[in-house]
Amino acid sequence: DLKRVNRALLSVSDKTGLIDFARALVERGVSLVSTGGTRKALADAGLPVLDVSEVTGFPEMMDGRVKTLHPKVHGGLLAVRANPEHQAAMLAHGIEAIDLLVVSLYPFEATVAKGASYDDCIENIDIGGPAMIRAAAKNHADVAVVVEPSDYAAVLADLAGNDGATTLTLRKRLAQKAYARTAAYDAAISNWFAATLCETAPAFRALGGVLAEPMRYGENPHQAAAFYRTPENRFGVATARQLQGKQLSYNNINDTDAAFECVAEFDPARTAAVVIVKHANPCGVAEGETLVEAYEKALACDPVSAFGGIVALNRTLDAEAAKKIVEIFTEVIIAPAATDDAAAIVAAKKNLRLLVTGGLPDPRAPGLMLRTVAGGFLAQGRDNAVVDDMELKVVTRRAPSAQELADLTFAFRVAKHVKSNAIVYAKGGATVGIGAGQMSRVDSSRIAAWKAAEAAKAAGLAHSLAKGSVVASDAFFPFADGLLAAAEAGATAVIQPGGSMRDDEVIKAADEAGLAMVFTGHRHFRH
Ligand code: 93A
Repeated sequence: DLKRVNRALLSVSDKTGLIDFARALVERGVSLVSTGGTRKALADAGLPVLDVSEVTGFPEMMDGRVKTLHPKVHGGLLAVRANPEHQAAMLAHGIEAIDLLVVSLYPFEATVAKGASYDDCIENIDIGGPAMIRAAAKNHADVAVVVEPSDYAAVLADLAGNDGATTLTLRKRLAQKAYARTAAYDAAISNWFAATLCETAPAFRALGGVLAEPMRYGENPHQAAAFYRTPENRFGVATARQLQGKQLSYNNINDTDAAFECVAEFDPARTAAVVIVKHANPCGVAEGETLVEAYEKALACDPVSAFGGIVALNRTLDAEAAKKIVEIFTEVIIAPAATDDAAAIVAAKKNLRLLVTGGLPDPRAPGLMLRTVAGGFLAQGRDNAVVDDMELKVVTRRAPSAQELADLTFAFRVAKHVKSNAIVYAKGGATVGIGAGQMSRVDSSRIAAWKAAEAAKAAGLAHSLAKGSVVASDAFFPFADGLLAAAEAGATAVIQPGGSMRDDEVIKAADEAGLAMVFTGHRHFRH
């Protein structure tokens, strides 16, 4: 199984360690053949080397596209040494055996990663290199193939231990690596093509995104879509590890992002928190001593909408919470981490995706948010305002109680993640009614109150969950009507940015209704 190395062909784009390796080969009496740039590097180092064009009898041509693609090279790599017919063919055509092939491919992946032009990327598709690698690996019975400098040492060790020969064990291992390399190389090329073909390719170019995966479709089946990762390295859905479950869809990714960004508002050192999202809006958010407690409170807000939802957690998913979550149909669970027990419980639901992120995004971090408009796009900074940093101003005669204040900040924290017009009723660290995305704030108020009443009915309670709650509004109440609707529903305290022309009128109405109201001075529109 030992094969002597008499002749090596070296053709490397990555010239790391090349000279030392080649010198050690020469010292072992190996003769070297090489392509243009590699040959020059070797000759400059004073090493004896034959140019591949002297072997093929053809010049390197067409900008180097054709340099090693020749029977004198491929015959030398593929000939079975023990086969008399192969030997005869070699003799008849003047083909000399190549016992060691050293290739590192054109840096296609690196060329793409640096944002090179289409033509540059195409020119960096290596053809001759993979052809030689695959040939040599096929013929590993006789030939050793090296595809990265980190294997030079192993080859030299093998030669040193076997009097200038390689062992079959090493050649097989190298052949396996060789095919892994060409497979990964072709996959990278195919992915790049997919990205350029996709209708979303302009986004890829404009934003320097790296294709994470081409998707089957977008928000609807007739829309093309792809998922890109940007160089920005934040904890979130784009950098998460999927431990199990089906491939995520476009809508799943969008909803999971909404859920995780919202749950990240809750400091895990202070409280456990759970957010359930449907159609990019929270339909239940709660804090608790434990995740399972928070989950049950979040679920109680709107158990009907939670069906098929996304569940985001701010702490390591534990077995108790996992057990509870899998009781109803859920699309995705995302958490900073998951215990082995929890992962095993989720594993019983084959389609359910479990994503772990390794951490929570910082709600105060800056960032770039983009949205297209016909013929252009809008860019804005991330909404990184956090209610804890805001100066809350009590504007009513009555100041909120400590419990009301805790619920008010909770509700405003959630309202930031609800589509405008956002109205959030909360009580005891849990949402009890959420009104999202309405064109009128009063309608959002009414919907939130109605949801709170429905949830109470479903739970068999005598009165609406909104009774004794607090309410948050993402933007100011332009008139007193929205506020009065909230009071009617049973809210006792209000948090809103303030700043309406009619603030006085609204404050007066609040006082008359016995409400406590605080202004944050910050608006949380989310359209
Ligand atoms: O353009 S190619 O696909 N055509 C070839 O025939 C060929 N043979 C080797 N690229 C080819 N190579 C590649 O050239 C090798 O895979 C290696 O990456 C590179 C080394 O070229 P040089 O020695 O000129 O730096």
